[in-house]
Amino acid sequence: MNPRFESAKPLPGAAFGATVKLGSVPAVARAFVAAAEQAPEDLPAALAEAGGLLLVQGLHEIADEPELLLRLSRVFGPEIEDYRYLLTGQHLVHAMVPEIFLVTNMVPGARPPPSRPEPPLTADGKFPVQYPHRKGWHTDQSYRRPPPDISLFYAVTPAARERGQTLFANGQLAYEGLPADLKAHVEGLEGLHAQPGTGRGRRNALAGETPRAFALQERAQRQPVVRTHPVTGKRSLYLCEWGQMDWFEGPFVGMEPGPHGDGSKLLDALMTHYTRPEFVYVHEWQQGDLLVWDNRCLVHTATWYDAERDKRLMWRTTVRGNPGEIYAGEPKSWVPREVATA
Ligand SMILES: O=C(O)CCC(=O)C(=O)O
Ligand SMILES: [Fe+2]
Repeated sequence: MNPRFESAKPLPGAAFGATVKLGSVPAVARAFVAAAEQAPEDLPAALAEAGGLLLVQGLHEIADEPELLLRLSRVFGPEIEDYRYLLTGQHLVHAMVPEIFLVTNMVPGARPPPSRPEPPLTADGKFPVQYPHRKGWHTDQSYRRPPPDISLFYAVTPAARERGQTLFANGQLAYEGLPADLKAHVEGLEGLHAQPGTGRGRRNALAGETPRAFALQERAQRQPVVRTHPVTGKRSLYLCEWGQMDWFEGPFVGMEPGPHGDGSKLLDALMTHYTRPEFVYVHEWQQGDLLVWDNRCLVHTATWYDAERDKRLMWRTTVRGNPGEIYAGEPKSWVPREVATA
């Protein structure tokens, strides 16, 4: 790593991740981005070494110069999602930089925060992180093949402290820590991932709904439950839960489907293990924070905040281009023209 970047591992309270700063230069976003561009291998290498999660703080200038986020994203891979072409509601896309997706409770992209875990604390009074008490765990866009590599998430206006955190669980540690019987069970297994909000979630299945037919480019996608990282060669669990698996034909290919089947029992066991507190990092956001996470080896989830009192505006970009050999040469599953001609 370029000596100008300094990294401190792991993130506080976690077994993975790193904080990165530009040594000797005060936290100035413009200088940070320029240094990253001058040594384009350094930050991706730091990300891989940190197990897939980097924190950079004090990047306040990005809020006024959103192109800086785009430039920094390009350091992490060749292709940045352009949300104009992703069947994404355009109210969720930044007006000037269409590669920025808005995660916010403010107009125009307003969406409510996730609901509070029930009960709000664990039996021993702690902030709940583990599934199924904590839900919403996912890896970005796993309902697409090839799935994206990396997300960058920037706090323009974070929620008040101790609310609106983002939680991360490390799929590599979770895979290594799997009991032998579960490890054998997941070998060669595939999950069936579906886009949230398209009617194929666990809630829809439990309510006895009949799912609508999917257009070609919306179809649920198979993904390996154990994914080999194309940069580090390490194996990770690659899974989502209630909202981002197909609960009508899945969650697993070749297992009894639906929310009462054997597949459901296995998924609950795997996600409970995946999100054990020792595999989790809780990020308390401050204005100007940037997190870079690797979707190939981590899952994450948003948490509740008080939508009446808190204003929250976060910007996300998504980087793709190195999903690993198993996706080599595949057309993009979500682009109608590419799927039709495949
Ligand atoms: O709002 C958050 O904390 C996380 C949002 C999220 O999952 C994402 O933008 O990919
Ligand atoms: Fe996400």
